[in-house]
Amino acid sequence: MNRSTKLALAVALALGVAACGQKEEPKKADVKPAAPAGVTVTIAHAGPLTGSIAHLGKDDENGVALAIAQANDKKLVIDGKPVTFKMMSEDDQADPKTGTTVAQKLVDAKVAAVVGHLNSGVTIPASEIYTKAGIPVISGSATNPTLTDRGLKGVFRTVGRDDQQGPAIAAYIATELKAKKVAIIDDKTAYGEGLANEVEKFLKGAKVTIVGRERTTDKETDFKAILTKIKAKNPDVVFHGGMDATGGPMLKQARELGIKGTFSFGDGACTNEMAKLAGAAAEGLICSQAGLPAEAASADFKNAFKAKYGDIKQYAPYFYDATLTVIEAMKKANSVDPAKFTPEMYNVSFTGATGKVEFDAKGDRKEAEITIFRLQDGSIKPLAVVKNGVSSPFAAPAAPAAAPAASGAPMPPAAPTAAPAAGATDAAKKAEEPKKK
Ligand code: ABU
Repeated sequence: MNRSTKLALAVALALGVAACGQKEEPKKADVKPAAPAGVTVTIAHAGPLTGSIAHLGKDDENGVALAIAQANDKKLVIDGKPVTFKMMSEDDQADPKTGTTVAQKLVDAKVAAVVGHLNSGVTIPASEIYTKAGIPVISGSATNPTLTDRGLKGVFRTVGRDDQQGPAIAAYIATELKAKKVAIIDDKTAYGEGLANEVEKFLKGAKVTIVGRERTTDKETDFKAILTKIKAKNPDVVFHGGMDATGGPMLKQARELGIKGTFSFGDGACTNEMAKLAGAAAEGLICSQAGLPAEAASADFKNAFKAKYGDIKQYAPYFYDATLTVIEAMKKANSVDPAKFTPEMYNVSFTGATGKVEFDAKGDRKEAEITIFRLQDGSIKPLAVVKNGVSSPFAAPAAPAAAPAASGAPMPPAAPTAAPAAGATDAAKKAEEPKKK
């Protein structure tokens, strides 16, 4: 290689290296600012996922899961960061002791909030653990007044209380069924005993004779001994404070023994499961739920829930709204820190699946409704809705929307409107939409 060839090669190499260097340099237009790091927020569900009332626990869990899935679809940004919600669901087996173990597990896992539990007798002790840890808890089914009467901050429920439910079902027994003699049974749980006490108190005040007060447990399967005692008193009505898992077999055995009186139950046994458990014996039972019936839930909720999980068993809409309450409070506080968003749970105001959701200073649902049902042709049918002690016939909701809405988002805070009619959460939503000029 002569000198001029060497020189040409060196120049070519130098140019090549320079060109390569230029290619590797990123163009200014390609440099994007780093996306803000997202946060994952865990919302817990806790309830009975195994055992005799697992059908209700799964229903509640599905309500929570749906609310979380819809919130994730919206890609919420809180405090400048994209938020992904995750559900952690634990089985408390409807047992108070297991419930406290579960509560400690959820505290240790640093969940942001707990939506649960199902049973009052589990939620009451578990809520002490949550509140000590500064984590809010909101149940969509626990109705015993003690839950929110202890002055604990950060304890909520989206359903009514048993000092609303008890008088409502007892008034129906006294005035509509015109019972003169009533026998009362309870399952010794916080819920069953508490509700039976409320019913007994109201009936005594209405001069109805209580011909017997019997006790069983939430694990019992054979009720013949107490039912035989009750049969001898020939009551017009038998009220049982307990869940459907005991109420169904109890009713079946009562008819087998020849007890003729009407059977009546609170929300724990106000489910279509009663027809499965008691068969034909369930026909004609009268019962109450501490909220509006499933058919009165918003069409958006019903369509989305049915598409994913099938029929609503009972309180899924109330657990859905409980979850929305947590998320709404986070949005209001612009924080996913329980210390910051828990106070905002008292200030939320939105239209959820079950109507307007607001809470009083105790954490109880404002304007809670109680619905009275009769089981007919294999399923419970709403008869009347009691609100602020006033009973109105249940008004069936308007025809469902043609197609599921894209989101189950709560409506923006409403201008004051008249209270929605029973069974009209969609109508309530419409009433709250700003009027077009
Ligand atoms: N309210 C019905 C059953 C749940 C509870 O123990 O309160």
